[in-house]
Amino acid sequence: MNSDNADIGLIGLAVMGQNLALNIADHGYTIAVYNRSPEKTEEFMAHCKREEPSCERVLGFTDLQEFTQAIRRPRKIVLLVKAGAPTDRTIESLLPHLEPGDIIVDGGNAHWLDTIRREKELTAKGFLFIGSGVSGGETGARFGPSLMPGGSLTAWAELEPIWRAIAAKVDPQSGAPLGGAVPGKPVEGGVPCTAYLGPNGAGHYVKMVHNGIEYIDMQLICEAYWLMKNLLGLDAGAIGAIFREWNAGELSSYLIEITGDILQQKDPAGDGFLVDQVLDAAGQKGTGQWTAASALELGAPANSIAEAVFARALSALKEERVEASQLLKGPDIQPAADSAALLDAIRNALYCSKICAYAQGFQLLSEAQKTYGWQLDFGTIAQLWRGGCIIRARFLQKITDAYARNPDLKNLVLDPYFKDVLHEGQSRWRQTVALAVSNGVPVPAFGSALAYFDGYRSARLPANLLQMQRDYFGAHTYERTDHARGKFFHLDWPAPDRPQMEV
Ligand code: NBP
Repeated sequence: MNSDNADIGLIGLAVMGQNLALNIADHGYTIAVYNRSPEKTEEFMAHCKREEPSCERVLGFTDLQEFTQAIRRPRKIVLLVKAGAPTDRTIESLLPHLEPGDIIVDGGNAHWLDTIRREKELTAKGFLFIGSGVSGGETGARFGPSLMPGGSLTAWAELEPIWRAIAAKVDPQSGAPLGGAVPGKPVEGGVPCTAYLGPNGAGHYVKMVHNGIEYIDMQLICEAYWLMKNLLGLDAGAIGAIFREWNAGELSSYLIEITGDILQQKDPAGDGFLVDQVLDAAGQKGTGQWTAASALELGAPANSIAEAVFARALSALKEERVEASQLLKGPDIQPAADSAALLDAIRNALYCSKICAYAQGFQLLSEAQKTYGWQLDFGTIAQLWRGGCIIRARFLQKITDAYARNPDLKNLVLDPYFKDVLHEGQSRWRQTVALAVSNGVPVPAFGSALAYFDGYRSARLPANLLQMQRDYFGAHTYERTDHARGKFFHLDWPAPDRPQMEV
């Protein structure tokens, strides 16, 4: 093997690494690949030679030293290995083969605090580090993911041409994703769904919030499906057709599109629709939990994102729920009288809730940037979620437009477009939630998004009483409305004219 002739290297040949490597090769770059278990490299190279038009630009290695020697200096090496300790082990094994100035790009789903730590440690040793979120699963990695890099700006200057080449592309005018890539023939033109997001963990944090939003987006769609099934008595095929119809309007998105397909899928093992045979216990890999935990820690009101995580947790208690269903009674479901009106109301509830869920995600990003010293560009973030990733959606362009109109926008719901949608749609959104509640159909995502909206638009909330309770039992003090913020008062409780409670 000639040394020094690969433009970039990649470690980790599971599903993401294989596909990203082929995407890079499709764009004319020579890539060296390596995997801890050598047989995976051999299998991948055999497949590559058989089926991939760009395989002449993929160089497979089973020896780490030979792999690193094959990469042009400063080396750029992408890691697509399991997040957590495996990423640290991979970096440790790699360092003895690198030289100062070489660049490591972690494309895994790393926790942003790990990325901050790794960037610090590697910088101290003279290496450059980028933590880049990669979204879009297998197909995205192969034909254009959304790429969310953060870290060293010097390293970004080296990586940028490759990242821009392989990222998903959107139409510069409409923001619509450009599709149609096939192996060996990538999409030409368009705006790439990648941009430098900030130092150290900024990219991985943005990717994590993307995943948190993905959780709530999915939960909202599930609740719309569940209402149509329970209140309208529609079968999965009919609901699938409705989602397909909705996909032509403002809800147009990858998740609505695949939901239409999924619901219309017949059961390959019997009669009826597959969805009716699938166990209702959701799994999770952790990025939704990380988002909710970060929101709690930063005091950012991302209640719907947290609800989406809890909804999965509740679903996972399948056996307990089956038992409880025999013991706990709710109201009998009253079928809806006007199905067309209810469908319209559910569609409104879905869109309004989605707007509030994204508002929460961006509010969380806004809190995080203060804590971690980043300067995130929210319009750009919405733009790079327009293509390649799981939450890609037409309405993300509206978010980009909103931040273009007002870069200092405090909350998405205050933008004129979103404000109008919420004003126009809120009565049907409320009807939907009220109907769900009165029929005993759980809608934690719809309900929590509405509570967020109502809480955010309230000049007064009952936290005055809460502050007094805190002062009563813990002398935590309170502020007064007739004094400037920041002046704290305490009352010697209990009031003298009230008998002391015996405990
Ligand atoms: P996995 O997350 O399943 O990881 C498998 C890879 O990690 C294999 O190459 C494996 O090598 C390697 N690895 C492990 Br496990 N332990 C290692 C160690 N101690 N040292 C070196 N290598 C080790 O692969 P994936 O699903 O392709 O995902 C790759 C990354 O991308 C992950 O961080 C994931 O969270 C992220 N991601 C995945 C998706 C998706 O849709 N799957 C989407 C977006 C991001 P081996 O072959 O020797 O065991």
